[in-house]
Amino acid sequence: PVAHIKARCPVYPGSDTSRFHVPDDKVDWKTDWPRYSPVNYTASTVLKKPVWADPEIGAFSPLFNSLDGSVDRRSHEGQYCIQNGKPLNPHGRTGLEGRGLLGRWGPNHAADPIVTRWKRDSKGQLVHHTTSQLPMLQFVSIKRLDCDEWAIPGGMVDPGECISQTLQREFSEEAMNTLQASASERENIQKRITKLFSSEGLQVYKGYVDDPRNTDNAWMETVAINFHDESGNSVSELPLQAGDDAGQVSWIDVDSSLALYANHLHFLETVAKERNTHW
Ligand code: RP5
Ligand code: MG
Ligand code: MG
Repeated sequence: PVAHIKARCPVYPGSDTSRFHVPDDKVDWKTDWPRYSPVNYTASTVLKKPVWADPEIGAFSPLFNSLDGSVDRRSHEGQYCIQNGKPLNPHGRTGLEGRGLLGRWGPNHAADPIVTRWKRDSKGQLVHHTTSQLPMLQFVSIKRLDCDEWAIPGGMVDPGECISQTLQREFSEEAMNTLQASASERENIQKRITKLFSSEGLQVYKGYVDDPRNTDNAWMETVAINFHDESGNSVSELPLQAGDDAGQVSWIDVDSSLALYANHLHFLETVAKERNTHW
């Protein structure tokens, strides 16, 4: 697997806890490193036992690598190892043990909806990039409130929820602010979103996310699906409004020079390549 980078960010997000520095050649658990001494950190919000979080390991021993009641503890990347009762990050050391901001020991499952449309000029003609000559896509991006970085409007899969529900729910909450819409507005939005999201999406990624919240024992995984509004008269006609954990929302040109949260840029690259559009 590729060496994670954001999962080794020097200071753990939302805290002043510094990770134990892990150089590139020591990321792999198979590399012997007796002096490795990761910092232990689990955020107080997680330790307070909210519904979305597991208890501390000890009295609690979940069914790792299985569907544990309604919580899916299986990884998209195959079996992960358990050491002293705790799961080990399949992409290697992060310099921090415990769960940090993540609720689940092991994989924390998310889903990422990538909604795209064609970039058009004022006359409605497709815009081609000046150098690549390829038509350009735009995607719905949100600015995360936790770190001020632009990202795909994804979110966590609730226990028992199926991915297609998560994709629609998170897109509605973060990009259309349905949590604060009136019942009739919500119904109108939901109708369009359901229509677009029930079209055949393009799965562009499934697996480990190089997320800055990852630790040695807890990590993000996602399924990223692209839904393309070909004619521009579906979701593209709805006004974007940031909600929940999004501070801003906007249509953004798909381009390799973007700076995005976690490894979201990689998901967009796959969208652009698969659709043979500008990158
Ligand atoms: C990323 O965090 C995923 O790719 C997804 O976009 C997001 C889910 O976490 P929250 O937005 O719920 O914080 O790893
Ligand atoms: Mg959300
Ligand atoms: Mg989110």
